[in-house]
Amino acid sequence: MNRITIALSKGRIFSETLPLLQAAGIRPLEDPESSRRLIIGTSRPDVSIIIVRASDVPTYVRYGAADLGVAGKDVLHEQGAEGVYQPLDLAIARCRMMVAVPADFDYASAVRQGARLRVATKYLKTAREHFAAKGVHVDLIKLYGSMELAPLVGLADAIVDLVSTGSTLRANNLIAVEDIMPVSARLIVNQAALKLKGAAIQPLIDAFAGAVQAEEAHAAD
Ligand code: PRT
Ligand code: MG
Repeated sequence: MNRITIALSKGRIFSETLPLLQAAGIRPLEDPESSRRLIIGTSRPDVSIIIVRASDVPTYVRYGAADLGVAGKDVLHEQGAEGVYQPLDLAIARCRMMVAVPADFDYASAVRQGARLRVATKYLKTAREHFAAKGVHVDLIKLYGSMELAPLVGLADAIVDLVSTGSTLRANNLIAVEDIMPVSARLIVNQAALKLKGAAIQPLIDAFAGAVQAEEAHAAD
């Protein structure tokens, strides 16, 4: 029997992947929010789930420590997706990658004047590409979280971060001034595993694809 390992992160990726797993007949035997276990069994004896940081999912899949994983496009774009196959946009954990500034900062005129902007972000590559394409000069400051704080305490003029409801921006008196890209979670698959264990993996991909399509049809009416 081929054993299949799926890498997921806790929180929104795990909870929004649950219905897709269910469509493939997979039910986790534990809840990662309450369990400290990092390897979780499922209702299918051949399938287990490993719980890793969101930004570590591509690493586990690239090296084959997991056969499949679910990772945000933000993470995949930032790290590159070498060695992993991306068969499916799961259309979950949706948000937008945006540039945001304090509500009283005149971003457009700073850009027009060719000012050099300090931008705090955890997405250095994405931010560098975005501003280079626009011809905006930036000094990038790498942060690991809570980017919204940086402009409030004078660490940066602007941030590049994910926005979903917009309430974090509003709560911190920031406004989005540029939309970099839409983000959703993707299914990623180790290329060698797909060749060696395709008979076990392909039906999972198909079940996920069916569930995504059913959800989209449901959302359309
Ligand atoms: O939290 P941790 O440091 O462990 O890692 P992580 O933040 O990368 O993981 P997690 O679970 O928070 O996010 C996993 C994935 O969910 C991300 O890689 C995205 O692809 C996706 N996603 C979707 C989001 C959001 N929506 C989102 N809103 N990830 C983060 N946010 C944050 C955002 O950074 C901002 O601070 O939520 C805040 C804004 O939310 P709103 O609703 O106030 O706009
Ligand atoms: Mg987070």
